[in-house]
Amino acid sequence: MRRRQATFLTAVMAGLTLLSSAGVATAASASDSTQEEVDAILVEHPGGAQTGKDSITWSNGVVLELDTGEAADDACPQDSMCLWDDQNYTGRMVEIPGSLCGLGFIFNLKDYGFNDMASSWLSTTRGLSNKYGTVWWDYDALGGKLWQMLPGLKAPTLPAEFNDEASSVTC
Ligand SMILES: [Ca+2]
Repeated sequence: MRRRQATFLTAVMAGLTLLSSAGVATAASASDSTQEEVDAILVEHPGGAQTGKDSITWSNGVVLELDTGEAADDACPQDSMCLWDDQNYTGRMVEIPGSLCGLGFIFNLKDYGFNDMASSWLSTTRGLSNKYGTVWWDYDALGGKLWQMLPGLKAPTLPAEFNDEASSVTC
């Protein structure tokens, strides 16, 4: 009798635990669209890890911020090349650390959920020749150069023919 009662209680408690954890998970995902966006990007663009409420860092050091909500100079770290989805340094931002320049890397923006999106940019790199960024029409630094991101320079808008066209970056 005592044993049966204990088993029944254990089953009830397990049921309660399941119910409460399912309820929490549903509430969190329904109320947090930022997290849903982060999750979707992580699924579509493997190799990244969430490193903040709305930021993802890939294994090579490239960072995607969904919405910094900061002025360009605050959002883009020192010695980096940053590209934003919207004009005037707003919206989704990709940040390529200057420490990755000069190593022969090609940064395909599709790998970070950012293909054909760039509408403004800022370079906070220092004046070393190997930290001049080049932005390309196509993946793998093909299709011709769109523009160059020179150290310390920035562009709040792009000419219409260059807007939402960037597909890869070298530096
Ligand atoms: Ca855009």
